[in-house]
Amino acid sequence: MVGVIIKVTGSWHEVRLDDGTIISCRITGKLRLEDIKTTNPVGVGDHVTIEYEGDDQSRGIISEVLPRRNYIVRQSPRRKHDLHLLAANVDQAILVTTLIQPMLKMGFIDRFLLMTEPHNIPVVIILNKCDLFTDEEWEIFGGLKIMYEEIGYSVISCSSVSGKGLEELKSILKDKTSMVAGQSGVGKSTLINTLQPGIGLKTDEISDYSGKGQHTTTFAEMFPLDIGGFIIDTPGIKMLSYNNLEPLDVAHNFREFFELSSSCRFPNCLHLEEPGCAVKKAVEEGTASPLRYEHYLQIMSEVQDQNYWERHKGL
Ligand SMILES: Nc1nc2c(ncn2[C@@H]2O[C@H](COP(=O)(O)OP(=O)(O)OP(=O)(O)O)[C@@H](O)[C@H]2O)c(=O)[nH]1
Ligand SMILES: [Mg+2]
Ligand SMILES: [Zn+2]
Repeated sequence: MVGVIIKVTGSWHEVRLDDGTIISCRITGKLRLEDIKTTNPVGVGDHVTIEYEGDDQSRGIISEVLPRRNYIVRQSPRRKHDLHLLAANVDQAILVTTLIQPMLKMGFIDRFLLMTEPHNIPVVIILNKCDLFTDEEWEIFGGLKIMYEEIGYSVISCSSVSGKGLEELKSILKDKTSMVAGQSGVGKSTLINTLQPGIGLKTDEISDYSGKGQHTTTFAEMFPLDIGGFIIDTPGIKMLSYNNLEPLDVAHNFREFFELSSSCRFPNCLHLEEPGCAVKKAVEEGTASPLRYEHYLQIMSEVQDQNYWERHKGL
């Protein structure tokens, strides 16, 4: 039988079959995985082959993971060679952000896009809790919308309190498998509860934005939507580090810079100090975003520092 993993808690994997039946499955023995090594060998969204465990039709064993169409991994903040599988086989990622409560971390959106870009996973950026926006926040929203839509990401404003943007969001989610992600406290679970009443996801009742970072959602879980499609709620992301990457990985996954790079003088231009760099020229002329470039430089310097220390280790 073939099913899809909808939730993983410890060594139990909930697998949904085509007819909607949910079976708790374990992994015994070794699974053959073609893709990458991750701390969790399978994750939500993985298609798996299962067998019943004896006569008990509510328990199963995962015998095979089917090839993935795509996947989203993040680097462990503590151990740079540990990759954690966030979700597999998604049609799109919904990045939920807010401008206040909690404040949007500088560069967070661009760091997130570096996770989805290697597989060209479409991203919709939500600026949530827009019921709290004053003129100032609406102005920032307008700026971000222009900036990201220019490079092909949709940007919408939403609020579970006022209902704004929810119809548009529904039309985006309809008939697709979407991973919802973002910082803790931005309202991901509340949004899903509002879109699909009755789901009853735990949300943070006491608003606490002190930055202590308690996470209300602690594991990823996939739910069917009445409008068609599936939605994956995920735990809040505290920070995204990328020092496991090589400089060219970063250069290739800022999509508009990659596009410009064919006009750079040097084929492997990292858009730093190289002469004849088309990216730097575009930033200076205002046709590429200086903010994106600033975040690019930040990530690039983290990656290069890391490579420097690796080379000089043991000297
Ligand atoms: N003003 C306002 N508050 C909201 C909105 N949506 C959610 N909240 C509040 O924001 C807080 C956090 O909501 P959650 O849905 O738990 O946030 P989350 O993103 O799922 O957080 P984690 O599970 O920790 O990642 C709660 O106190 C919600 O009531 C909104 O649209 N407007
Ligand atoms: Mg949550
Ligand atoms: Zn260049």
